[in-house]
Amino acid sequence: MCLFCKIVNKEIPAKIVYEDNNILAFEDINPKAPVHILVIPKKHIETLNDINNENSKIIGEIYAVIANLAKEKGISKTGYRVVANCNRDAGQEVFHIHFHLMGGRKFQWPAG
Ligand code: DGP
Repeated sequence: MCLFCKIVNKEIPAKIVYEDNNILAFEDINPKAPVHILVIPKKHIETLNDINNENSKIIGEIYAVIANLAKEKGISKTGYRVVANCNRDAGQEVFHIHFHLMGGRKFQWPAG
């Protein structure tokens, strides 16, 4: 079972900030910004390449959770970044699709 599936199953602890039937959000273990939350579908999907017409509804739901969390964390007005790394060149380390919600500081563009 993958690392994030273990977090979903509560076999590995995490600082959970949101949970519903389909989605889990928890603090990144190695934060790169004052707010750094990972938002994931509970269902195991490896990468963005695996999104299709059958499972894409969850992506909209994830973005709705992200918008709510950004408001809760007080970063919706100042701004924030959402990142989904896909495969080797983007630096994906955990192969269970996840969206990084990062805020509380200014970001560079283009991203490194
Ligand atoms: P990525 O490079 O996009 O695959 O990012 C994976 C992120 O997952 C990285 O920012 C660190 C985080 N991470 C890795 N292991 C754990 C863990 O056990 N717990 C938590 N909360 N985060 C983790």
